[in-house]
Amino acid sequence: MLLPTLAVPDEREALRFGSDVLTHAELAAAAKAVAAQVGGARRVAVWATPTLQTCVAVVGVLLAGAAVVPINPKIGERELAHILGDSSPDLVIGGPDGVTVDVTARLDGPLPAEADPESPAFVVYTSGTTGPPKGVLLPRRAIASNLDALAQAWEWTAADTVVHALPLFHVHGLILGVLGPLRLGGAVHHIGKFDTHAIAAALSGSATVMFGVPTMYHRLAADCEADADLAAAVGRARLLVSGSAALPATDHARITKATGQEVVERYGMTETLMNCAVRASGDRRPGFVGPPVDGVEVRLVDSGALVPDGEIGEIEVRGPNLFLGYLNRPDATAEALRDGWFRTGDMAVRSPDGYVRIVGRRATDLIKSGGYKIGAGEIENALLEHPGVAEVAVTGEPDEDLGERIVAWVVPSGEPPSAKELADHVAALLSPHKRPRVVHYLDALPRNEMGKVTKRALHA
Ligand code: MLC
Ligand code: AMP
Repeated sequence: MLLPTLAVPDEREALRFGSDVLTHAELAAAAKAVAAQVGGARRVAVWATPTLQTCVAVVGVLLAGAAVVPINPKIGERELAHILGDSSPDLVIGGPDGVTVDVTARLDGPLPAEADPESPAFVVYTSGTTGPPKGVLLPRRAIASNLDALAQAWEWTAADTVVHALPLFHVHGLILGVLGPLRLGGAVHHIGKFDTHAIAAALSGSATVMFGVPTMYHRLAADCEADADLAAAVGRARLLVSGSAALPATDHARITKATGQEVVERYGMTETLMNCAVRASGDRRPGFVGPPVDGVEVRLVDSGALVPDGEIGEIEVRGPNLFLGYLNRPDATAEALRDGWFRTGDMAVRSPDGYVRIVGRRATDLIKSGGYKIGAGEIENALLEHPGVAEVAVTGEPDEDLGERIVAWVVPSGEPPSAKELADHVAALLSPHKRPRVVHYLDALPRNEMGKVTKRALHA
């Protein structure tokens, strides 16, 4: 079963969003009502606001055996049209036109029959280097096995409460941050917008574990250095876990110095869920994502050959954690999966003791900003739709807070549009987190003899 506690729910707290709380028993009864509403649907889009409604909707859809298509509640029109067109949901929950979920509904009776473990539980949209985002089909088997592997790695149990402020339309916040606690019979405390004081307050209360992206830990480090009480509260955590992007060694060290906590890193991807994790009992080496989680095989490959320890190779992954394929994209699926191994595009080095250190990415056209993966091509396409843009190239550059920030290099077609206008344009068409943070104006883009833009020359 994907969520076994729903069969034997108790009166302990399961979900907390601000002052809105549901126990496991209340969640089970409310989710059964959603499942009855969902009926025999195949796919259900859920506007993933950080609320109880979203969690009840997701659990209800999973109970009904359908797949959830989580939607960023701040999504722009072009991206929304793509996701709805590509996934063709039978039902939409939340948002401007969807049905609403009543978290106070209580339906008794038995749970619906458990769906096939190989059936998709989610279609999560993820950016590629070019074109619109691809829908990653995640089977129930991958989620169940991966959450169990993480529970093992982190000694994570029903006694834990996870606190976080992650968005609920990606793997990190939704699958690890909500389904993890629910599968284990524990609790999640979502604080809404990220705020170091709210995190610290939760950790001095019932919360034991924090999940966050490096940007959040960067902000936490600065605030803990400035406020000893805050640092002491964070110091009470059982475990601080960082993922979705590389945690800089400096931020790792700053947090340890201020709070006594050594952050545990894990490495994952929408298509694979979590591949590597530092164990709760393991050596917490800054810059390392630890060894593979139990049941997952990780190998490093260069030009088809395995590379020895200490040398750089691309990470390939095999195991029960893998996705089924990209929705409607057999070409992209075939490209990514070879003989059962998934090619991540991440470059890494392995130590003799099995610890993995990620050193970069194969594609320069993928940007990780605030833990969000963003394809340069999709932003370029959006910017080209602006009448003031004749030509454009998008790159990522280092940013202390976001890891990388999105930079647009624009050749205007007349009077240059302002940076704000271009940012608003991208936010309205795609999503706010995909907007350029910096805009440079050029007379022409640097190109090679083939006419291809040489992005490396832009930063030079
Ligand atoms: C800003 N906003 C706009 C806007 N500019 N809205 C419309 N038009 C514009 N031009 C809004 C934003 O929506 C937001 O609203 C607010 O202004 C601030 O936005 P921001 O500046 O983008 O926020 P920022 O401070 O940069 O966010 C940092 C952050 C965020 C860390 C909180 O990046 C974040 O939540 N990251 C998590 C990403 C994540 O979960 N990745 C996991 C992927 S899964 P409001 O209302 O929100 O204030 C994965 C696999 C794995 O990677 O291994 O985990
Ligand atoms: P996404 O496609 O949004 O799921 O993002 C997955 C990508 O995030 C991976 O391919 C990595 O590039 C990156 N990533 C996730 N966790 C880590 C980590 N701990 N360290 C470095 N990169 C990470």
